[in-house]
Amino acid sequence: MINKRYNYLLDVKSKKGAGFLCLIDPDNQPTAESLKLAKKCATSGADTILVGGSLMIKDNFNETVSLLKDELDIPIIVFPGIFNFVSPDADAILLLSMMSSRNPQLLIGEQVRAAPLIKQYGVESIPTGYFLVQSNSYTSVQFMSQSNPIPRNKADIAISHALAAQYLGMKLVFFDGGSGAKLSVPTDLIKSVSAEIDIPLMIGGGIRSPEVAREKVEAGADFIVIGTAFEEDNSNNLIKEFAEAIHK
Ligand code: 1GP
Repeated sequence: MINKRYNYLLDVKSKKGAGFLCLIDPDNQPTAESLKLAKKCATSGADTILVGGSLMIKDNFNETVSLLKDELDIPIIVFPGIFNFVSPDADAILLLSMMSSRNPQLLIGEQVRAAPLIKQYGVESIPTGYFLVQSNSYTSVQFMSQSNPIPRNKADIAISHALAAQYLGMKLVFFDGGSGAKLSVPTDLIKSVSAEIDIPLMIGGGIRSPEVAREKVEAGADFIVIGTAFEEDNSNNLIKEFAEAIHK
């Protein structure tokens, strides 16, 4: 049970070159629509469904996780945005420390709140160093966390943060422009960071085309997260194109 989903992700990476994760934000559509979208993602090549968002203002988070878990064969992993909320039915949680922030609540406070629930529910925890990257947009995650993103052109800052995550024992580094970001995490930054770290690198935020997703993988991203693009166009064809671009 320990590390089961983390090992699954590593396996996906080693067999397919990179992993394709679809993000469902239960705030953005009714639960039935979330299920429809998640099913399309699963049948069109996604390796995992992430469920989460920055606000969670609707009371349908657990219901959504539970429904997706019942209906889909791929793992359902909680991606809590900033506030670490836990669902008893999730396969795992990306237990985030928002390491680009200097806000103790996001560095350790939220984890302390979540830890007893993780134990009680027996949910697998995937310790994740989370970094907001400048994206030319004031995203919900930036507003809610009130933290400075990593500058786009400062590879040394990005590398130092990612290495700190690695040496603190994080199993994953997540560089995120934020949901709906105008600009995705710079390809050069991905290249610089991936060359220096030994743990997997997840990239998300503002990736709107399969070509851009592929570019990120070629630069060294191990996992790609797509959310907004499928809220805008959830045709099976587009999702399949993303899957092919990320996996090839
Ligand atoms: C947001 O990385 C995720 O935290 C996904 O971003 O919605 O822009 O695809 P998008």
